[in-house]
Amino acid sequence: MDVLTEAQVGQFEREGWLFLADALPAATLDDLNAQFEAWVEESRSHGEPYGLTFDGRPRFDLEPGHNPAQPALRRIASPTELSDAYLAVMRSGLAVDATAELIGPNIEFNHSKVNAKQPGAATAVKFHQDLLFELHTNDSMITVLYFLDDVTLENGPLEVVPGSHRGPLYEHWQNGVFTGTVGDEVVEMARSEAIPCVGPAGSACLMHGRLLHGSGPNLSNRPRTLFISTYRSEDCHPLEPNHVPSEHEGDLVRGARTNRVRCTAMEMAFSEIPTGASFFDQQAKAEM
Ligand SMILES: O=C(O)CCC(=O)C(=O)O
Repeated sequence: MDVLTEAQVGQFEREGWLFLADALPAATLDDLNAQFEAWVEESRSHGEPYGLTFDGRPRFDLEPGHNPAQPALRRIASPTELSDAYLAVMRSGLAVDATAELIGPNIEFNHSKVNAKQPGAATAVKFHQDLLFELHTNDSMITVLYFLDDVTLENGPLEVVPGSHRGPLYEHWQNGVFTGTVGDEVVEMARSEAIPCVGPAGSACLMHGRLLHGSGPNLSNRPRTLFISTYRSEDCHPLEPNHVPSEHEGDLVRGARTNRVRCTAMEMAFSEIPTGASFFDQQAKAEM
């Protein structure tokens, strides 16, 4: 059953992003938030990134300056492995249906994470294109960002550059270093063209895998937490290891297996797997 209007499909094709209201039922939102609050509480007793993911890296990432009084938990890798509530949202719901409509019908799970900006934490995400972190045989990839809090202009909303998914694949290496962000001149263009993606808790934003996006620090006294789940068409196969691997990678969430591979012409540099807990350490290298 189609869940998107013709206008929504047209907007996604033209602009590479889409806002979805009421993507999470209220009870589901409460479950996700209760679990996240428990993770924040737990983080108070840690001074360094902790926990273990599939590939042996820390699962819980902390912003420099994190302390028990002002926790700055900024990333949880693969929460679907820890929580049935997160797993259920990854597997089904309005945004998964919309993803199948836009790049389906056959859809696989790619990876998931929670990105959080605690009040007063400096966490920011530099402009990048997700595909350049996870090269695939084609670009039929969608990132779904669920708003677990109200996202406002003040608390570091996602900022997207409409139409950039139809433009170049930008270099995410600078001076021989994988910085996971684009060069200064592209940042300047992105800043002038980006629009914020804001809305109440329970909404979601869908982004094309090539869309240029980033987000600023949280300047408010309210948290900004996103559950991010990424998908690919079943005939879109990875060309390099997943940066956020999990036992659920490759799970078919819609449609059927075809045993096909679709290759489209793209030229780009391989990325670099982070050695730390997340891409924040890689993006910090852009400042050096
Ligand atoms: O947390 C955000 O604002 C953006 C997240 C993002 O772009 C990412 O994790 O790739």
